[in-house]
Parts: sequence; structure tokens; C-alpha cells
Amino acid sequence: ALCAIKFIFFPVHPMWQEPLAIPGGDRQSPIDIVVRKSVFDPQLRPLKVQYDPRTCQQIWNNGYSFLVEYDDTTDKSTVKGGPLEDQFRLCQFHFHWGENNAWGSEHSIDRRLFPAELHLVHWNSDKYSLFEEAVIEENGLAVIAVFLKIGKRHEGLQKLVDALPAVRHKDSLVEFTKFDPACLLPENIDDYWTYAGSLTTPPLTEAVTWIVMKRHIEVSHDQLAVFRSLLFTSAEEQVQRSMVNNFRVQQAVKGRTVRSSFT
Ligand code: SG5
Ligand code: ZN
Repeated sequence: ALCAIKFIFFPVHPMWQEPLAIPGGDRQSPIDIVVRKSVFDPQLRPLKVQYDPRTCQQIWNNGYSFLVEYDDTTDKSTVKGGPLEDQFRLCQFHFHWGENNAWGSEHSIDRRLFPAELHLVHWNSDKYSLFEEAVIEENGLAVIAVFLKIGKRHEGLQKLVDALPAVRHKDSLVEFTKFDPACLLPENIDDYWTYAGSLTTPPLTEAVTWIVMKRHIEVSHDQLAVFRSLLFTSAEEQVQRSMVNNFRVQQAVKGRTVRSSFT
């Protein structure tokens, strides 16, 4: 039933109005994580996240989501450890969400979708010198995914929610500083699933080590309502379209193993 729902909403999405070559790759994302098929890997270390709120720069509505962008010219905000051999620098985070609370996440756990999903995007600064370089390489990117559930208001998220009306339209940008992305991580970041995948938006390159957090964070319905009040469209466009259902359809697992850091 959920597949049918996605089929109805995707054709109206701007991403699909362009001729978009979807690579028929072997490690595309997102996927459904089947818990009983995931394999516990005792070698997986704890994740070491170090974020400096002073690297936060701006929020940008790119017509698909809003991106909170970080200065990635130095190793001030990084992630290492976990499944990662190298150090990865934070460049931006963004979310995917639905028009209602029944769906919106890109990944699912045993077919269960969440109302929204946070992606913290990092690139390998040990091996590459620019994001643009890392985005085409096998071990170029690491994305931490966190599911959002509806519950009590998230205090840390509220500062971001308050800034969103300024980037309602596509291509709008507003200065946004001193935001600590660590406040959006769940309490226990040591429990996660990891697998080899791709970006879920163009260029869809198979460069991503996905780290999907087991624990979710809670946000209020009102906070998510502000996400849904954003627009896919620019101020000049005649017909305005709400920014909702900005997720990619799920992709085949194709023999990949999803490893877990916990039993
Ligand atoms: C890449 O993938 C894209 C992001 C996109 C994420 O990081 O960046 C580029 O291709 C720049 C060369 O798009 C932009 O930054 C716009 C230029 O983020 C989005 O489009 C927001 C959803 C998507 O990564 S993901 O796989 O974590 N969803
Ligand atoms: Zn994403």
C-alpha cells in the first residue's frame, strides 16, 4: 500500500519533471533495513562526533529540502570511528519529510516509515580536499541518518524552526550561526546500522557509507508543520507547491549486508 502511495506522489515531484538518469547501480539508497537480516559486527567501534557550532553558516532552500550549511574548509566539525577508517568533515545537514505523519523518511526499519529523517552529510577530508571530489569516490562520503518521531517539542530544533520562514521559497538563503548539530543526535549514538549506499538525490553517486541511528529523536507536530510550510517553488512561480514528500523511492538491497553495532 505504501508503494502505491509513493507512486502517486512522486510523479508530481520536481525532481521527476526533469530527465533524470537513475543509475542502475548495485548500491543505491535508500533501503528498507530488515532487522533480522542485519549482521552484528563486534568490530564496529563507537562513533566519534565532534562538532563546532561556530562552523555553522547559513540555511538555504535548494528547492528540494532546506540545507543547513557548515564551513568545511578545516577539520573543526568531524565524524570518525564507527565503520569509518578516515575522518569525515560535516558540510551540511537537511531533512526529508512527508505531507503527513504516516511517511516521510527515506529509510525504513522492517518496512516501518517515520514522519521525517535527518541527514548529516560529511566528506572524507583524509583522502580528498573538496566535497566535489569526494562526491564521486567510493569512500568519499559518510551520512548519519536519524529518524524523527512525533512527540514532545524538540528544544534544540526550535532555533532552526524559527529561522525557516525566512527561507520559504526555493533559492532563498539566510544567515544562520552557532547551531550545534549534535543537539539533533539521539541519546545513544553507539547503536546504529551501517551499509554501503548512494546519495538519494542527484548525482546519486555510490559514494556513501550510511550510518543509520537505532534511536529516534522526538519533535512536535507543530515543528514538523513548519517544515511542511516551506515551498518547492521560487517566489516568481505562479503555482506554489508545498515542500512535502521530498524522499526518494526505496532501492533494491542487491546482496548488500547491513551491519549493526549492537545485538
Ligand atoms: C549531495 O547530496 C548534494 C546535495 C544533496 C545531498 O550532498 O550536493 C551536491 O550534489 C553538490 C555538488 O545537494 C546540494 O547540496 C545542492 C547543490 O542534498 C539535497 O539535495 C538536500 C536533500 C543529498 O544527500 S543525501 O543522500 O544525504 N539525501
Ligand atoms: Zn538526504
